[in-house]
Amino acid sequence: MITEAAKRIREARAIAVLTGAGVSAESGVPTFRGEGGLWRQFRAEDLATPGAFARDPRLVWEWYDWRRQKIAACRPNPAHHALAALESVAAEFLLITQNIDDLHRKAGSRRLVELHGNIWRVRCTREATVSALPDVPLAEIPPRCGCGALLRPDVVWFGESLPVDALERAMQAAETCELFLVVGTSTLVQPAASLPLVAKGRGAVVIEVNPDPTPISHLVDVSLQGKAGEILPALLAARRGSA
Ligand code: BJW
Repeated sequence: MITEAAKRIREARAIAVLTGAGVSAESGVPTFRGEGGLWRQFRAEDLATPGAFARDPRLVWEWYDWRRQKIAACRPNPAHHALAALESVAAEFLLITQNIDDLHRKAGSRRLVELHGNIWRVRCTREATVSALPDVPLAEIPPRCGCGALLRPDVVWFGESLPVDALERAMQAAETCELFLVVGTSTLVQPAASLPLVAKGRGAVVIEVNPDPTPISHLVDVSLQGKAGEILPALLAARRGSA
């Protein structure tokens, strides 16, 4: 299976990759669903919706602070590094991530689209201006913008639209790629979950890397069952070997 997938990757001129929380699991970042997932411990409606922030902005901010502390202690793993290496050898390439942890960038990925934002940025709730996370004294959370309005994490909550530019770039890559790699996502959250199906519909080869089956596993061309941090480096090595 790895050899077959490596051959397909080598033959493809244009590659798009969609990653989810599973790609950062081996770095120690919690996933959302499944054992140990954030949504097993917390209710998404209480923490990751615009309504939750309107009701209790301090609670939501504290939850993101707690997650920032966890993420700050995490480093990119071999899966992040393998994807950065793939970018450097592919003619056309786009890495589309649902993750907000910045680990792909830390691993060196540059042709990167963040569909659900970035936990290290904030956005003004009135002006929508985006800036780096400020250093905030505990007594003053959530912090405020210069205009006086509350700042919020620059992430996409349930019921919110994705950043238009990011979604357009992702959709264009899905429509035009020859190979679409889906790594570490449950493919349950829209519209990201539709991207591999769009690629498949346009004739791309779709390869999935996940330890567990997902709703799209039966539709993909090659399903590689296992951890991204083990499978992706092996795939890259096999790609080099298949020259
Ligand atoms: C490993 C591994 C290892 C483990 N190696 N793998 C159409 C139909 C139905 C519903 C909707 C629809 N369109 C929109 C909706 C509503 C909603 C939605 O999709 N709901 C579904 C849950 C039903 N979507 C939205 O609201 C989106 N907005 C939108 O579409 O706007 C227009 C609109 C609005 C309303 C109605 C209609 C249209 C916005 C979605 C925003 C998602 N936000 C979050 C939080 C981000 C900020 C934060 O982090 O706090 O994004 S939720 C959470 O889920 C996070 C993730 O990016 C996202 C996806 O999760 P992911 O990455 O797949 O993680 P897991 O945990 O689910 O899976 C991990 C996988 O890894 C598993 O498969 C493991 O097996 C695997 N794994 N270890 C490889 N070592």
